[in-house]
Amino acid sequence: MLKEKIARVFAEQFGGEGIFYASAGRINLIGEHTDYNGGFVFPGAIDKVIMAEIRPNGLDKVRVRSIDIDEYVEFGLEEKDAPSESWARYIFGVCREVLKRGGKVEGFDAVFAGNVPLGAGLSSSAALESCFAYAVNDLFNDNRIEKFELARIGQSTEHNYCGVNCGIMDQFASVCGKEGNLMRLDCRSLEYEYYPFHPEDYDLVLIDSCVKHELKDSPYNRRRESCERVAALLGVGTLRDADMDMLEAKREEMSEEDYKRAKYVIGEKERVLDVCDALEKGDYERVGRNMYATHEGLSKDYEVSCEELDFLNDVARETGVTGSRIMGGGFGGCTINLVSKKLHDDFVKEAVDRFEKKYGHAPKVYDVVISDGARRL
Ligand code: GAF
Repeated sequence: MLKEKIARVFAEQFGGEGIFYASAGRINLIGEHTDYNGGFVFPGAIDKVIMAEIRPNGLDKVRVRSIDIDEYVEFGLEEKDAPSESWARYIFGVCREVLKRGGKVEGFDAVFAGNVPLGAGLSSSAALESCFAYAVNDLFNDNRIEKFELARIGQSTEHNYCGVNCGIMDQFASVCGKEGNLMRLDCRSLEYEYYPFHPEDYDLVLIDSCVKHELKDSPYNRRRESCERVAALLGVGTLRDADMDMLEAKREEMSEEDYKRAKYVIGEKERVLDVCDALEKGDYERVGRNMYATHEGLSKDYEVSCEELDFLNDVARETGVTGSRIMGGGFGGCTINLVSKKLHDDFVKEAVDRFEKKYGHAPKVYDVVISDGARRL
């Protein structure tokens, strides 16, 4: 459906056909706000994508239509040509970052659309960056740029063109995701492993509070600054190399706020490792306990939750859900829930009914399907 819609608009806008590419949104089982601290993350790509039809145009400019935003933008490929539309800056940034790395980008025409919900913490922006990074690599660089570098191109786009000082998790998951697999990425060594994820008795369910989050204007960058301040004070490169004893020893020399941020990050590093161990043993109850602990830390110490997300977490706990927590950067978006199959329908009903009663609108519910990352269709 998405493909047909894009093909129709491409034909109307530019005539003829191009090549289709897609890249995915992501979930993250555990390991939040650890990527820019050199820690571990545990994401996977999902079956919600940004899809684009693209064709080189022989000009020195990019002409692109966003179906969902219903806008058309043209821009050149030099630094001075940066568009002002925020969605177009993701595409411009990807082109610029490829060029800065010595890659090749020529003019192209593109139409894109997606079904990754915007502002829900599912990384629609990483999906957009990864889709175009993959396409530019395929169309103009004979796929010489390695996949991990494509993820870095997306991350640099966020830093240099979109004002978000993010880590590598979202772009990595969007580019490298594999059907049926989560991935454990060590954000210090950048080594990663695929973990087949097919729990027989559990589902992953996302409940979207519909509180819109936009990392650009959120205190996301300030969280990162706190972590960097503490790491510098402890004399380590990143908080990955710190432990609770080191933190306690210097507690008096930092603000209470910075202390709480670092405490969360150090605890989260341990939780991801514990979850890996639990998954290897098939102990989903232990996975779930860690998820609740993460939520607690993100809410009380890292302070990136909001009332609606805390409410959804309470409902999950009260309904007997195995694990539940805020997912992604926070400040809105979704909770991710590990739910036993027999509880699935009751939980969803309970969450929707109680949320609607309290906030006057129903949350959205997405069942997670772990899928492939960036690809040519
Ligand atoms: C956002 C960022 F983009 C990621 O890099 C990561 O820090 C995440 O928040 C929190 O884990 O999605």
